[in-house]
Amino acid sequence: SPAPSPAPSSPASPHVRAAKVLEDNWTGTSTVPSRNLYPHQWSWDSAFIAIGLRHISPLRAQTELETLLAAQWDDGRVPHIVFNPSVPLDAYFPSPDFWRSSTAGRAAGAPRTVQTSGIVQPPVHALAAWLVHRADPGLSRARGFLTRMYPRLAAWHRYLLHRRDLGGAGLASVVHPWEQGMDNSPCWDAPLARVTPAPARSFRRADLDHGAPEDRPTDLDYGRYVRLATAYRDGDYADGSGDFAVEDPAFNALLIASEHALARIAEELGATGTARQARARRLTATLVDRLWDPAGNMFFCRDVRGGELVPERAVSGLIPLLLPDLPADIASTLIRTTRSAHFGLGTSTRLVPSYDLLGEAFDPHRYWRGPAWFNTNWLLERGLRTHGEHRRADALRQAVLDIADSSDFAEYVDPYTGEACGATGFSWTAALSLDLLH
Ligand code: 9YW
Repeated sequence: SPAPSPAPSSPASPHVRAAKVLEDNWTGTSTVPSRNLYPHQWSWDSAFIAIGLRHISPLRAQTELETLLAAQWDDGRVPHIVFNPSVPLDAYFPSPDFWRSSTAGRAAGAPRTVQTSGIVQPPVHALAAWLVHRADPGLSRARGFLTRMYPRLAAWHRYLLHRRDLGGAGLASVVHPWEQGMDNSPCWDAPLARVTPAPARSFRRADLDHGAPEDRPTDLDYGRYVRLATAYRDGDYADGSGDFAVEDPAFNALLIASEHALARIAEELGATGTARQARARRLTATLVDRLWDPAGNMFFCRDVRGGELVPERAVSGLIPLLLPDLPADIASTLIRTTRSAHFGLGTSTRLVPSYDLLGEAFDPHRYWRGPAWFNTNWLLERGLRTHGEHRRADALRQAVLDIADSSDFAEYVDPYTGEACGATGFSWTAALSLDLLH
């Protein structure tokens, strides 16, 4: 007879191994993405982490989001990093003395008691807050979780939809590649080419102490990241005038998905979600209008400063599959594109790569220029289900679970072989596996 499958509590089970990663990376108030490489709290990481944590501790999941939102600026922005004051300054670059949030961020209302960065990351938070609430509504209501989160999440969306509408069409722009979360994506190469890199000797990269240089962004990339961030800081984090402004499909799709979640949250609190739902639908139409490329069969980034679409196929351009109101022909085209020679799902790749397999810049090991990441694959699994593609979603779910576990919860993997790259014991990989196990 077949061997009995291990119970969820068996020490050998993937469930226990994933939970242990989150346990090891918990600081008491939040979870670090990775113990060595990223020793502070990161914004979109925390949202993905909370989505997994809710299955093992709804209280910790709520706390994760509360800690992040407590560092929100008065103008509504949620910073991409909340610094842990007990970590040495040289453990991560750029450190608090680079961002100087409590001085340069004063005009924008940076908090006085915690140090943060001044840029943002994708707004996955309202979606996470809603999913966390649903894991234990009794605890959530008893703690007033959504009552306290709602005004902060609403202010966050307001900031993005107003101060960051740099293209004037209604979508949010990112003003730095780090804001979109896919740091060295080839989508940024053209818009970044306008930026003069800061000299390499003017900063010291801490990431190279932990990561393999050939898997990380280059020094030239970093020079441009530093120049852009310095200029933003020196303008007191005021929005509007920087050299880099891009409307990104994933960033905006996540904002729209979160706006749908905020409508549900409003209803749970006894208000009406109708206006928010209508806005989410309008934004979906705007996303299609501004970023859909019918010849490319996917969404592209729009370079707001150059005024053109960037014809690079990155996973970001598939993420709008998440949206329930996407026109059916666009959803089915996107699904075909994930299976095409550009992304290879179901044929040459095991997980959807971060960038076009046929693209000139493709590199299966270099960070966001080819490797597969678990958060984007989790979003696509959800997108497939949203559009009724359950069989394909099941296959992707299984691949995510197998490769997350066999790679020791890697930060990213070779999309063909599933070989681990970057850090292991990476929090969102473990968290999103836990979510798919439930
Ligand atoms: C860096 C923490 C962050 C993620 C980003 C990822 C990376 C930071 O790590 O950026 O130093 O390169 O690109 O998406 O939030 O996990």
